[in-house]
Amino acid sequence: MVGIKAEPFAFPVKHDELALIVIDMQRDFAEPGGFGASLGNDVSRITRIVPDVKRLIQGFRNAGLPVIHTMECHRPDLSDLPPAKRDRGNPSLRIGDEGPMGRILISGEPGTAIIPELAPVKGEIVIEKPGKGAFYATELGAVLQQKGISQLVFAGVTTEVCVQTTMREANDRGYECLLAEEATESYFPEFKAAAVAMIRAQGAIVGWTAHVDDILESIANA
Ligand code: TIU
Repeated sequence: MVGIKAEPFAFPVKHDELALIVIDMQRDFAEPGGFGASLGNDVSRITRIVPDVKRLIQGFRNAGLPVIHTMECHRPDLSDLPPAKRDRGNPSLRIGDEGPMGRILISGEPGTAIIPELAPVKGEIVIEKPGKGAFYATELGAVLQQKGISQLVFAGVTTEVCVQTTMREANDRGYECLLAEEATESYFPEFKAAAVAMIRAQGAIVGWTAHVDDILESIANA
């Protein structure tokens, strides 16, 4: 077994137990008028990673390895949206409000969809999640167990919020986690840098980080 070139040391890949998880690459985080913009963020930072996320997804598809997509969203009746999440700060629009792309972060609304370039294809799993972590209140753990997955490559947004939270959840559940550096982004470059550094510090305390090219090279030779 040849590991994937990674930091802080080679990732001990097991190709038959590996899946890609793409976190929340939704219009609501990447387009003007969505949730990310309503919080005052520059969403253009998010769209810049689309080509790298796309080639990572394509590499997993070509290798016949599972691709899992997540979407942060809530039920139309908001029964899974705690006030602690909705009633904070002073955003221009809150979750559930009507915006230019439909109701903000509500399941089934146009703005909640994954951006078209990265849309799931038939047979790929899509996890709708009400929290930041993709394991909380979802079927993700059962799906991974059923597929015999023990290692996850992470892409998506935002690095220090939903990506890092899900990596920590996965790490606590025994999964080995690898973050694809160019395929994740934050609205704050310094937060991305800090998240990447803290994930791989202390001998990969949460997980490993690697470049997209090195991950693709490994799975192409699987
Ligand atoms: N605001 C922010 O950085 N992120 C989120 O609200 N959700 C995700 O990271 N998906």
